[in-house]
Amino acid sequence: MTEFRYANVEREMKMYGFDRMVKSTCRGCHGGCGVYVYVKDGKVAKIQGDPDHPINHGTLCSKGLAAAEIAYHPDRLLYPVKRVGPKGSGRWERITWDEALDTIADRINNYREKYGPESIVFGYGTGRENEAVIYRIANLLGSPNVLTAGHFCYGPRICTSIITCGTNPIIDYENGPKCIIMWGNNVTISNPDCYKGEPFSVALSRGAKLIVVDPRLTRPAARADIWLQLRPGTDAALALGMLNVIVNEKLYDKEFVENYTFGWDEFVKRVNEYPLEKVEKITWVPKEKIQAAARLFATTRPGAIQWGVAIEQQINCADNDRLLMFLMGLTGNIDAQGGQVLYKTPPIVNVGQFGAHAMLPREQAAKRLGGDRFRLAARFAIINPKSVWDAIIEEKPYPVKMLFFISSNPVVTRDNAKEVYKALEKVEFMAVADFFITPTAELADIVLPAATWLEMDYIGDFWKRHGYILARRKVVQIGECRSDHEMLNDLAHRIGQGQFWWDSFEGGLDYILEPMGMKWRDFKEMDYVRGEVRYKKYKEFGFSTPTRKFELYSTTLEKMGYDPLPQHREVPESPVSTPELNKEYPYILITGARQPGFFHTENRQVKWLRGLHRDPIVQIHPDTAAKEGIKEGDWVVIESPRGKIKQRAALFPGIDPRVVAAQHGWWFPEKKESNHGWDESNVNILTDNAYEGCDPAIGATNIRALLCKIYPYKDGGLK
Ligand SMILES: Nc1nc2c(c(=O)[nH]1)N[C@H]1C(S)=C(S)[C@@H](COP(=O)(O)OP(=O)(O)OC[C@H]3O[C@@H](n4cnc5c(=O)[nH]c(N)nc54)[C@H](O)[C@@H]3O)O[C@H]1N2
Ligand SMILES: Nc1nc2c(c(=O)[nH]1)N[C@H]1C(S)=C(S)[C@@H](COP(=O)(O)OP(=O)(O)OC[C@H]3O[C@@H](n4cnc5c(=O)[nH]c(N)nc54)[C@H](O)[C@@H]3O)O[C@H]1N2
Ligand code: SF4
Ligand SMILES: [Mo]
Repeated sequence: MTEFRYANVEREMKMYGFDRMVKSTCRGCHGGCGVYVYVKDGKVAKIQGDPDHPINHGTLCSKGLAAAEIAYHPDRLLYPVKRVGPKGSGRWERITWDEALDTIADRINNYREKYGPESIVFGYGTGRENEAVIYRIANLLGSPNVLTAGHFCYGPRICTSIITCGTNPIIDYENGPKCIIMWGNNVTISNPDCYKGEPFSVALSRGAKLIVVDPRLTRPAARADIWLQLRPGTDAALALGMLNVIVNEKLYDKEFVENYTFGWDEFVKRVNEYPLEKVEKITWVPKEKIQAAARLFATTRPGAIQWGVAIEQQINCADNDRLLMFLMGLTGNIDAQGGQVLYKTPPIVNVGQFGAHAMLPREQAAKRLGGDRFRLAARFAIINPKSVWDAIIEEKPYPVKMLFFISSNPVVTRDNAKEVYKALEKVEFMAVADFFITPTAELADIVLPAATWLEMDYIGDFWKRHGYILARRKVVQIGECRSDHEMLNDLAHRIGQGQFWWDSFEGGLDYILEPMGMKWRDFKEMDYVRGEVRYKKYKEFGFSTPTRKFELYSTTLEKMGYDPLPQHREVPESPVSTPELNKEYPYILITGARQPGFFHTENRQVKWLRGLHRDPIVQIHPDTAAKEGIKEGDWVVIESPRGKIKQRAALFPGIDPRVVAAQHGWWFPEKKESNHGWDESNVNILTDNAYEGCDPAIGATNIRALLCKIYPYKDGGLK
């Protein structure tokens, strides 16, 4: 088979005159797909899926296919620049790498001296596989403040799974789950974290039952056996209702409960506080449907839950994650073949070890911003963004003087964008590393040109929990762009960390692989290495938690002073909690459902991908549109108590008339004035970041369910 594939590659090379083919791993999203990259005249000419690859089996998404268009885009930043006009003026001047890194190093050294290392905040957004190097430089500097999206994305799944069952349980698609719940997720579009859409679709084609929990009729929901169209933000109540059925109808795995769980009796009491009549009232989901879903999932094994970020961007984030794990565990699907497995990564230096968390002095860790309030977050080195903006604007509890964002566009991706903008305008010094000058980069003092995945050697997926590590090989050099790990390795030498870093980052790759007895030059000859796969390991070793059991009652949360049992908390801004506000803002707004061609704020300058989604779109029910005088395609104003934006209306009967769904991530690279229209259609102008609305343990901001009004847009309507 493989020989046949190579015959195809050779034919391709001859037919199109390609000079060479490099096998690598895409990272146009969270990454992982194996690719063949063809090169002609020193440039990437074509990208194709690797049919033998265990992650994508030859499939690619639009972003992967467009990787060369992104990398060679005329707006791409090809050398370091410094700002020469006021913030947001768009006036930049080319400088050398030495000048750029020396300036950043000088600032770091000065602020460390004057205000302490905690006054320097490093930041990244979603997983770009640079987290290990960013934490390493911050921890070795003594700064406990690395700002990520981890408070409301994936971080909570990691923290809560560590305290519940030791690690994040990943679906064993290879062994065919027979029942899948897709919960607050749409993997066929998002391919997030450890998952790709293809194995999910294959499981459905093979006859797996499907239950979808989503306020919108997504494509998978349309294919589902049961679609639970819940009120946004009420996932915990729904899960507690399903657990109520499973407990009271004794549909759970008795052997697992008796031998491997902790806190069963207390848990049963809590579950009994959520009878289905009450759950129906909270969630809008008819109780018969909840019952049917619980029975189907508990009796069709193996089963698995394809969970997503929608359950995390809520006040109930950590409890939602735990409740879904309880559903997995009590139905006997944890670490079960075809269920949800606690995979082992090959023996390497893992992200936590590489990140040098152990080297951060205790007294510095104690200064982590927001750490007193969000204690579970602090334990896992996660901070809530507002605590950084407050430290800049109000200088409390201490001043933050410098930001260094490496792969993030917080002006568009963080809640309460106006406050973010204000903080970034005020901060004394800001550096950004990116492919393009984004609305965030426009506020920086120095912008560094980052390499895309086509321009770097790296170990792909080594942060994930699916048990594989993958080889990403450098294919081309473009301009003076450098990978994040190379630039930080260089910067580390300039701030006195040389002894912990390497002459070139190849040394870092060797270090990661060292426990396997391998060097990068060996690993790059391979496509991937997979860790050992074994099921039900808890029968031998127990779970890696304080009680060695699967913790239904969390001893960790109890020690931190939180409720050890999960509960439903009402959405902070909703028809139930703020009925008066609801009169003025009659609709529930959900934000952020993913679009295939974009990755958050990325790719809007890429012609082919922008062609897939030209304008920002808000979905509304036809009855709602009629009521508000809105027609298909109209520009409409969406207004929340925080502000106003405009998007175009798409009439969609698959959404409740009381709910509207707006896209996130919008800015307009083509609008050179007005900082790329950063506030015109950016849904985070509308979202809130008040501490009281956040999950009390992990600090997740509630950006999935808020109140809004919506009406036709007229010129000047955003004033
Ligand atoms: N309202 C609302 N807001 C949301 C969400 C939502 O659902 N609704 N989702 C949230 C979630 S889950 C997340 S994770 C965040 C994501 O938030 P961010 O990660 O801040 O979002 P991105 O737009 O992906 O910003 C990444 C920037 O990094 C650049 N970049 C990409 N790869 C690299 C690289 O390898 N190196 C460097 N140096 N730069 C790179 C891109 O060009 C882009 O400008 O957004 C959040 N914001
Ligand atoms: N193409 C593309 N892929 C991406 C990204 C991207 O921007 N573009 N972003 C990446 C990132 S960082 C992440 S975190 C993942 C996220 O990817 P997923 O986890 O798949 O999440 P989303 O697509 O944001 O939302 C999934 C569904 O949640 C529903 N939803 C909204 N509110 C609620 C609610 O209150 N409860 C429930 N149960 N469902 C709700 C939405 O209607 C939507 O259909 O995608 C990653 N992959
Ligand atoms: S899913 Fe992600 S890794 Fe795969 S082709 Fe698309 S962008 Fe690349
Ligand atoms: Mo995310």
